[in-house]
Amino acid sequence: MLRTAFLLCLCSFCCSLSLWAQTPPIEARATPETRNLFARLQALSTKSGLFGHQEDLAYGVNWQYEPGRSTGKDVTGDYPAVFGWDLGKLEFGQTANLDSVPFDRMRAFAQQVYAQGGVNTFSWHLSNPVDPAKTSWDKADSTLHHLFGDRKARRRYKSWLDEVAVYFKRLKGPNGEAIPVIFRPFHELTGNWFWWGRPHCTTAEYINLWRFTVDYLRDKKKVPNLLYAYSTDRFTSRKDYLERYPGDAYVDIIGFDLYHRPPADTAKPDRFIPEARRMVETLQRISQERKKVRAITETGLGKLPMANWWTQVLLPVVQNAGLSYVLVWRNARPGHFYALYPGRKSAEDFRAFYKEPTLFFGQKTAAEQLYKATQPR
Ligand code: BMA
Repeated sequence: MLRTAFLLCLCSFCCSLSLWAQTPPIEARATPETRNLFARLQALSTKSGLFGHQEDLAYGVNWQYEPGRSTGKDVTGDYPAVFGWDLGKLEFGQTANLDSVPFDRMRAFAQQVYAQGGVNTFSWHLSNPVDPAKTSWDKADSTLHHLFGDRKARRRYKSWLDEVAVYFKRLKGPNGEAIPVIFRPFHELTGNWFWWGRPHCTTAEYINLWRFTVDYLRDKKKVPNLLYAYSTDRFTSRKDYLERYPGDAYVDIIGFDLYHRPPADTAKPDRFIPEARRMVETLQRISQERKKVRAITETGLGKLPMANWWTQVLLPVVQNAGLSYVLVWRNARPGHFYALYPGRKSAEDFRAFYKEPTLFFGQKTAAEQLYKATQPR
């Protein structure tokens, strides 16, 4: 039923989207592979979205660093299409990120993803450049005020961006080409838990941080392989979403993070599906007007206690939404996971979700050849 409705809808949706498809990335000197990826993400979103998982190749609930292994593959036999990584602690020149994934291994995983035709996205849980002893989660007010007023802090932040630039530039494919990545800094900005969150800086300060970062990486360091993703947490309206939007010249992909947290009191209504749909529809309108690609950049239901979460909760949110991708968060340990693993009760449901024609996992994505020039269809 749902599927028929979607297919009928797809045609008009497809046509309207094809009018704005194929806009270039904000980096005019982006590599051909990066431009192709962006164009292909735009085109693909008319069919539906890629499925992604954070740090999927590095570890799962009960394993780590087993060559070829993947949580997604353990359950469906196929890899996810999008792979999330995090650069937190790279700013200090450390060898492993904040979740202990060595940066060298991360580079090799990103190369594996590229070789198998998937997509890499990087977030950055960076520490506080004004007081580096503080993590992303230290809710320090006025960090941004000081960052741009204090020369020492500003110099430190630039040195952190230097590390990021070198890391991205060293992600190389088999022919020496830079591997395209989606870079998603300063995420969940509408929340209050990071030092760059809404209560801790002004709108102008946040926008300044974003533009400074993009200008530095793009124009000064000439990193040619990035697509920049702006991603909020929960928002109430279009105006709310755009309040800190840095501008069309600074963003390629727009998205949001939203987790499913059912109310502890089961008598209370669970608002996740309607809320996520409302947010997706707002994103849809904004992305069509501004010619941006859209995505659900993080989601998930912690510990997956619902047997049919994939087809009955996530699918209705992402279906017919023109999203380029949806990514569920990491499988860290038995008490902290968002993608299931074999033996969990929603495994059967995940396999049904995998079979949805509108979703793209590894094999279908590889067939799309995202890094090649768009073929007329
Ligand atoms: C959070 C949790 C943390 C982790 C952080 C960065 O949501 O998963 O355990 O350190 O993301 O990956």
